Amino acid sequence: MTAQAGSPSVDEAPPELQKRFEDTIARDQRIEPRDWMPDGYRKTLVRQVAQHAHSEIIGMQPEGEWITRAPSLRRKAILFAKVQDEAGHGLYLYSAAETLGVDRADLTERLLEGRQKYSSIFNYPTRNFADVGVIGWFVDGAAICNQVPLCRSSYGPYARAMVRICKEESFHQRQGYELLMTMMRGTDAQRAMVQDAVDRWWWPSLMMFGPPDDDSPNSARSMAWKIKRHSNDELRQRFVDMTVPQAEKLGVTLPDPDLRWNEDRGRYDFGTPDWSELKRVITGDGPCNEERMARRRAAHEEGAWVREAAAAHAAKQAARTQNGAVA
Ligand code: BYC
Repeated sequence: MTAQAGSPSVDEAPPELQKRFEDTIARDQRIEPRDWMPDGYRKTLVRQVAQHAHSEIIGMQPEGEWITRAPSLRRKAILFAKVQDEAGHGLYLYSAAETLGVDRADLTERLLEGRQKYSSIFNYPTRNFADVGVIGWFVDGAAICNQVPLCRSSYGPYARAMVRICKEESFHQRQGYELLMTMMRGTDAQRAMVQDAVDRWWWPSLMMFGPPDDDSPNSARSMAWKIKRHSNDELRQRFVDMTVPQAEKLGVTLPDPDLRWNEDRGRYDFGTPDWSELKRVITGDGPCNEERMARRRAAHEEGAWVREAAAAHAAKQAARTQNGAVA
């Protein structure tokens, strides 16, 4: 990524532009697409926002698999709405990325060629319907902890996209928890399904927040630029503190023998996730990486005719407008 046309690189940027950028960040105001910004700031945002957009789109797959198998019409309608929301989140985020001067088609290409990432969490399988509830509770709960602070991110279009996304994530989390509450009031077999899903999704959910702070190469710079507002470990801790009382209320056990309230810190202590597993999953060797990417690639190819039709329609409209006809 280079600086936008007309936007000089840091070395050659007039000092007043650099100062204005730094002052805007210091005053907690927003950087907008028209403003000068350092190349590194732009690159970091493209990386994070694109990765976030890819995650939303690939994140439709694990739950999407259950739409045809949902146990009732009500559950089917709820799940349909949730998965559709995720497509919408991906679209808001690709639009936010495009304000940085990149093209959505190019970002998709980078994902398909393995040059950009998506969240590790979507490389785990959904084995039973309780997984749908646990994804809502844990994965959307983790998303809320991570994304609410992003509503105050220093880049305007990203922050504004996050406001709407967070409202919808809130509904997603509640639907997951409500589904689990219902299953916990059901049969022993249903309760066992919930506990099994909790056991499988707990540690991968903690890994969603990224590597520990002392192994997070991007955090310091992103926090100085106020793209990220809190460190990975701080957000992970908030998620644990929020989730433990919910687990107690639900009647499930979180699979961590080291989990306990620490009176001095006023927070929960918890065990260490298997960071080698996160590394493996991020580098393509998780349980479902191949399957997820194959599905994403197939969807892209199957959708070629839609993109061509949309482009042809847009060209026709543009030609009509140019000829002075009413569109
Ligand atoms: N998975 O220096 P670090 C959702 C990468 S969608 C994969 O700490 P950073 C939902 C990281 O990119 C959830 N990769 O990085 C959707 C970096 O590699 P690169 C998606 C990960 O950026 C559907 C390297 O590891 N949420 O909620 O400062 C249904 C070093 O990490 C992961 C977002 O995208 C990971 N878990 O912090 C339901 C939120 N963790 O890029 C729900 C926005 C780290 O240098 N993103 N990496 O090659 C963020 O907040 C930050 O980008 C992260 C990582 C906290 C994820």
